[in-house]
Amino acid sequence: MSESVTLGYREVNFDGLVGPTHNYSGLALGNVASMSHGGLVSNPREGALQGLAKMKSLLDAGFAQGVLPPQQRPDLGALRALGFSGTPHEVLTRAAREAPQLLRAVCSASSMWTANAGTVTPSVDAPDGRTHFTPANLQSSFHRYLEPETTGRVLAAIFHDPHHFAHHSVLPATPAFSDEGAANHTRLCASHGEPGVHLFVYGRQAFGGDPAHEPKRYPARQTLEASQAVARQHGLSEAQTVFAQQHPEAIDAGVFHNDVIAVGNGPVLLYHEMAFRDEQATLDALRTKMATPLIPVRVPVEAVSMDDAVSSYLFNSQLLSHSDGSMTLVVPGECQENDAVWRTIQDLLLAGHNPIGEVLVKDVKQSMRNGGGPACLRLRVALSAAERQALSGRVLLDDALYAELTAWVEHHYRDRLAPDDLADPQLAEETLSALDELTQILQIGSVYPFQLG
Ligand code: SUG
Repeated sequence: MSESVTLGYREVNFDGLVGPTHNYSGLALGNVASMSHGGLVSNPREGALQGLAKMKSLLDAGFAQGVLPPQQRPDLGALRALGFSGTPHEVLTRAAREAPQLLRAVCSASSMWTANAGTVTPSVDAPDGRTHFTPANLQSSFHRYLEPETTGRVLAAIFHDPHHFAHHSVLPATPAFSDEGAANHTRLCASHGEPGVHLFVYGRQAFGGDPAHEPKRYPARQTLEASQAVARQHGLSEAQTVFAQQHPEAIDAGVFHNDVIAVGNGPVLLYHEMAFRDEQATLDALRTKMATPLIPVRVPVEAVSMDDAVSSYLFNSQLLSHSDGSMTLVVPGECQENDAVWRTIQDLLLAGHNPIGEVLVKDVKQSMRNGGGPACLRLRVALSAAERQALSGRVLLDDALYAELTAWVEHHYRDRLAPDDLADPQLAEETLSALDELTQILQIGSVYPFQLG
């Protein structure tokens, strides 16, 4: 038996719970779904239940599933830092009147997309044998720039044991080190417990890059320099890393993260032909460094157009391994509604050259309308049996936790939230009492600003 098998590595997908202030504010430039749905009425309760139902399906299918809590919103501290003062009521009322766009930003439930929470290197790849974490600075947008501080606290609370887990500081929150976390990072390996090669995909080179190779319409949210810094923090060597540029035309078509156009798992890389600026060089570099044969699964533009890729989120699916090496593709419902995409998925299942044997369709529409598919909602952490044992809190989903979280959502969440409702001081109070109760359910101690005083 190989050492990795005896160490019992498994990938745990930590999904972000959809927060009580989930709303549609059109905040994310370059994210077509967010830009086109701004102003719609959201249903936070339905969003949270859809997320929990996805987690439960994966648990029932035999996968290890974790949960990460939402963040404290509205972020009144952020409004105070911007000059709004007085009681919470006064701060909210004045912000709603004078700067409604700021109020919407500090209410965003965007921490649900935990693929952007940070980058993770499993212990099997790190020189010190610990799992490494760097929260992403998310400096590209104001509403997401508010996340990393609490994200760091939550990760440190759950992955607390310093014998097993190492936490790094957020990269400088400045355009040169723009970092969006695991959404632009894919680990390729024979199986989760075997050494892996880390594919970091960036949109722009900050120092000395050629502007001709940058997107023209929408921002590139990840820089090469940020990816290199994270790899350095985690102790990854040149032999373990590949840095590839995203295709600038893909970013301009609405592919704001690499996980909107490619997904990898084990030795499989499922990608659209427009994913990388230099497709061949990217595959060659992976093949040279990987200890196991790469299984590239390429989807050409004739099969799925860029528009269909972006609207269906085919590539924002989760690709998950069963113990026999076969894989399940977890796709959003939108894939089933698109003929070309659904046909492509059927072809993938029938093709003999890849281990994808099953497709699971999940309805995460509340999140999808903001540009967040199944893969956005989860942070992958490959953990050995000892590391899973060393987790703090009650964050691994089982039937009892699922039932408690469902009841918690049903008790605390509204089923309707229009942008104008965000100024309601009652919403802020409801959210605090919900989150206070949640930290008790998850047993993670005090992680929110209102709990820390
Ligand atoms: O950063 N949407 C998120 C979606 C993130 C998806 N994550 C991954 N692809 N991994 C974003 O663009 C929209 C919020 C609003 O418009 O209200 C938003 O932030």
